[in-house]
Amino acid sequence: MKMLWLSLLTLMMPGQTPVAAFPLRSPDLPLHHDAGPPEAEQKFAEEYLQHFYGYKPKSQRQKRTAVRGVDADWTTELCDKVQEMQRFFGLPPTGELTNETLAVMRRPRCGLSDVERFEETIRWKKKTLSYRIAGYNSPISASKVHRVFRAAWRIWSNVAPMKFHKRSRKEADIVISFHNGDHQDGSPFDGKGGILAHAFLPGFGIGGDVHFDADEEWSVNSTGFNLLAVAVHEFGHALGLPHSSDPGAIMYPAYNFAPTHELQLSFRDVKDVQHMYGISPYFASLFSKRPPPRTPDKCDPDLSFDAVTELQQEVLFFKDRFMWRKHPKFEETGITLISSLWPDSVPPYLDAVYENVGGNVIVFFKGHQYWIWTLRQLKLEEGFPRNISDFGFPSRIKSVDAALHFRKDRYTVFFTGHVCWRYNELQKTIGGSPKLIAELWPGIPTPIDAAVFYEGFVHFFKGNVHYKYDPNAKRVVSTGPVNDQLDCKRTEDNEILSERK
Ligand code: 0D3
Ligand code: CA
Ligand code: ZN
Ligand code: ZN
Repeated sequence: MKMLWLSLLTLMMPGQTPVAAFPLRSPDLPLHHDAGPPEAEQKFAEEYLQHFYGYKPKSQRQKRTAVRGVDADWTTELCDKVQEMQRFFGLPPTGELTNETLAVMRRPRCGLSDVERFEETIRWKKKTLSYRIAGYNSPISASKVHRVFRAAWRIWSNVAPMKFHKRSRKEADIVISFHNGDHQDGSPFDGKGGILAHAFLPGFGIGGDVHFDADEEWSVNSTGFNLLAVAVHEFGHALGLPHSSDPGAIMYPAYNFAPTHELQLSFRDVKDVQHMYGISPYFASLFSKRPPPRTPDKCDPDLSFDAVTELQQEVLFFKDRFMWRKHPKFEETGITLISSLWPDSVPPYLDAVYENVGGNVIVFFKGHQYWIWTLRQLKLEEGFPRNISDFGFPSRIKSVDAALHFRKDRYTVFFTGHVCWRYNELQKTIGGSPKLIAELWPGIPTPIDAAVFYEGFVHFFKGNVHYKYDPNAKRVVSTGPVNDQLDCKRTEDNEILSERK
């Protein structure tokens, strides 16, 4: 049996260009469509959900139109499916077709349902597979393409007990080729952008074959789509792996490779392929020093944060390459890659982040560098990163631990070790000398990891402990595990914890 990783092309609306990143909601756009989505958008969304989320529209759906033109069925049945899709992509699960949700839906992917799992996984029954590169049709030299594909197979054979051999003449299990547009397999490519490649599940004939879109700007190192990153993903499909909902996985459905980041399988990818094929004899020795990276789990009792900030109505919690987005109206807090919101802009493992509402910018800190992202233009400001000495820190300050912004009073407190600095956003100066954190914020241990102000309280984070601080009473009102902020632990537990203290 052969199964194609169907393309989403049929669901694309004409004239739409897919976007590389989850675009930020423009601040002046309302979050919700009060009047409900326009008919065309709703129809598009329904088709998308039908295809990927098993949504079954009523065949004889009455076109009964409710208040303000919203189809009454929308709220009841589609809402659940929209939420399911939003959870998968780490979006706030509003159940509504926000601009951001539609943008993610419009990004074409190579097909297979995000939720559907095979009854029986389709895999190769032999451990040694042959591959052949047929038709280069690419500006990258043949020898470079060879090297990239060899490296991509190696990434999988390092973890699973498989061998991959290149053949130049005879029939091969896996035929790899580059194609433009329609190439007669029922899934035409879509030109530059959008779908980058597709692969067929293991099987005879076309089974296991991998096709790359020749219209893409492929690269072996910098600009354009990284051929190695896409090859590793497609070879995963050719081995029988479906898409993963783990945003850290190579098998996540959307391309998110940052050229500054080393390409490696995530813990999830490794577990999934080893579940199908077993463990490579080299695995232990290859990965004992540096195991495959795990995507942080919001329910890990030892979770800590790198940085926390408000962003419009949301609170963002940063950890490694990831962040959780907490929306005030929703229980669910989804995880996503930092680079999905700010592609090619900011590094992982940040020190501090804050939104300067007056300036309409977000400021990121790591080591002695900082980056300013403008919410108006949705891009990094020119000339960044720059040195944090711009803020007026003395040269001995090499990094900041946390940044705490007060929207109303237009100032930011920077935390470094045992002291903090008050920075006036209007005058762009640090007023006075640094103050001891122990004096200004009694009860807060130092150095801290992250700080944020919302809902009238300052929230400090250090290690796996969250301190909720009342700035008027100048005291800690409760402590708990940091993930009480991610809807993992309920508040009753936190009270018990703070009593024990
Ligand atoms: C694809 O083209 C995937 C290929 C893929 C996905 C993740 C990592 C490497 C390769 C088809 S199986 N996805 C589309 C994509 O990410 C949606 N396109 C680029 C873009 O929209 N920026
Ligand atoms: Ca394409
Ligand atoms: Zn094809
Ligand atoms: Zn894919």
